[in-house]
Amino acid sequence: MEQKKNLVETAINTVRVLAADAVQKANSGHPGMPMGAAPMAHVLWAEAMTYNAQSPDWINRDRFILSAGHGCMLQYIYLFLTGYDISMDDLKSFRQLHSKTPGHPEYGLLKGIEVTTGPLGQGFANGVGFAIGQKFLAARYNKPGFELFNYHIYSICSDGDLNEGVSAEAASLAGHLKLGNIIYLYDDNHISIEGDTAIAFTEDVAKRFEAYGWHVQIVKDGNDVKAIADAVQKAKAETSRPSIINVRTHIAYGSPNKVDTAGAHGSPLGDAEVKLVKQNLGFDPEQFFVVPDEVLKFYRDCGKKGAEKENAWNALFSEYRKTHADLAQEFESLSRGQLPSGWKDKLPVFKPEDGKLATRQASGKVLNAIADALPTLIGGAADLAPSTETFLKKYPSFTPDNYSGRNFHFGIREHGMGSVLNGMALTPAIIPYGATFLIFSEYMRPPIRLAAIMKIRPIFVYTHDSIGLGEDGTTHQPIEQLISLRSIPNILLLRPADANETVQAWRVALEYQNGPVVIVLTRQGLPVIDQSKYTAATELEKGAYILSDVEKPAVILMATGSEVSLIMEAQAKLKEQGIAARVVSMPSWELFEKQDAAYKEKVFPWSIRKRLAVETGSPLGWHKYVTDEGSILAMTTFGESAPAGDLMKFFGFTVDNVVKKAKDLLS
Ligand SMILES: Cc1ncc(C[n+]2csc(CCOP(=O)(O)OP(=O)(O)O)c2C)c(N)n1
Repeated sequence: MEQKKNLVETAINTVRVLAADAVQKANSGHPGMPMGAAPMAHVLWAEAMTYNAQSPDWINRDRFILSAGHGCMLQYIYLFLTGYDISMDDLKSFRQLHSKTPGHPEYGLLKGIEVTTGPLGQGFANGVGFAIGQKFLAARYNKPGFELFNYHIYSICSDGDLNEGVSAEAASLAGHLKLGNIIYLYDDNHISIEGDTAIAFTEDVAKRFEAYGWHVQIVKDGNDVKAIADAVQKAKAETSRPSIINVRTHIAYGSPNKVDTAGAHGSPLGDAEVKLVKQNLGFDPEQFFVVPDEVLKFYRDCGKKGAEKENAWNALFSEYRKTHADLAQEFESLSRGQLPSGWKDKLPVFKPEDGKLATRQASGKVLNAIADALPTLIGGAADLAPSTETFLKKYPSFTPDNYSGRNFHFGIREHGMGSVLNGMALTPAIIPYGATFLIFSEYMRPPIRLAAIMKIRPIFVYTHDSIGLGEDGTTHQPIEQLISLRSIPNILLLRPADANETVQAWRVALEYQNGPVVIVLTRQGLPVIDQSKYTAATELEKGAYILSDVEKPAVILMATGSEVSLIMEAQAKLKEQGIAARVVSMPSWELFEKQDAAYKEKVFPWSIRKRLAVETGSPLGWHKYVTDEGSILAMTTFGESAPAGDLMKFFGFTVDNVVKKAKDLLS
């Protein structure tokens, strides 16, 4: 017993000393958090979590999220010690170019990192999405005798995470949804960058989480491994509420001069202090990156413990393949990113006779038409489903009593919704979407950016995409949003021109695998472009295409979304006046940029440089496509509150003005 206790103590101190060494070698990083939180991390990797380090993709593994991503050396060390694909040399390459061990954990670089973290609060909220994902998978695929999915979501979060508003949004949602599969450990060390957290953070965290409906426990001594382990066991036994365990720790524990100080938060301890840490914890101050054999053996054995469980799970899934062949097949192909065959046959086709249709309405029709064929397409809105038209009418809502529901009520919590969607997107087989007004994409930029960094594919549906929304006025009318979203690397933004382009936008979004998709839709009705007269909307997949051509065009009119029908009308008027104008619909800059040079030259020949771009957003970025001989009709001010038609007239989005601008180019 005593021997075991000594081993555990040595193991935890090994982690502390390694963290101090690795941050010191990089001469950059955060040593304090790993040193303080090492005991709780030990409990997770040595006892609590079910995982197999040799098989990090095993689907029913417990998920671990280091929400306090700056403390990533803690996670890197545990992945190394337990036998994931990371070496001591990788620890020594911390924060170096192209290493597996960047300054914050990055999804995709190293198995065992479930999600990219660093912007505080995100990991906390992603975990709620992971938890929703597990509940949905269990509700759809678990069957009597086949408890396929029962994994837990673990996280270590910090003061910074709980300061951030997004954790409040996500915690409130998790409490409401009674997500009992969440077990979070709060590294309550009372220190952040500016010093004692008491300078800005004095609320009673335990009471706050109780109010959210969480199961709250307090461990007074962060070095009491048994107390932490007992609390985690109790958290596991609590299945109807998410759990948080507030663990009182000490930043940089083991460092005689830096413990409990902000100085240990974000800079190396210094060579002299690292030596003192080693002396203090019984290590040789002249040796670096030392892992005692018995410690390595102990953790490597921990890393293998899950193998037996995984084997049993694999056997269970083999049986499941026999008894529930359809579901097994469905899950496996969706997990690989393959959509059920025939789903595209369900896509609707719209005709001009259908009358004017807002693209949000068309989108709603698409979603409802394909919902049966795509059983893991799930999502909702931030209290705007009736406006964003994102409700799946035949299906129930996802509630604490029904985790198989497909409609999500995220509440008026856009930021939380975005982060939760990222966690859902990281769950195998699930295709999540979330909706709000385009203007409120501003409230969810952090998760959009992180989805783009991770190249994961939540689908963000943004309606009410311009001054065309009318009376709600300036505050609700997007101006700079399109260009600011387009400026995010890896993003795919689609602004369809009519109902049929909206169908194609969903097709492309659902087939896309390389990053977040943003579908931008109108509030106002738009004519359906006649597919028998003009280029097929399937060409949307090329990003920009010649929608309507003429012989020897003198000018090119280009537009996205609602402005496409405007330039179509202008084309007809120009024709009456003897001016040949080509119309290019340009629903996606990103897709167009991926086309080869010959295609780009075909759409925008260098010989035709009289070009007019029309978009009810910021003109920024259009210069590239109009050349220095073209011009841009766009919004250079905020909007106004008035009926949409009046606004379009006031800001110059009229056929006559487009005609005039085109003629100005030619004169
Ligand atoms: C959204 C966001 N804002 C600011 C930062 C910069 N930052 C990194 S760590 C930190 C302080 C966090 O303190 P705490 O969470 O208590 O971590 P500890 O001091 O325990 O390591 C801050 C402000 C960040 N990473 N994310």
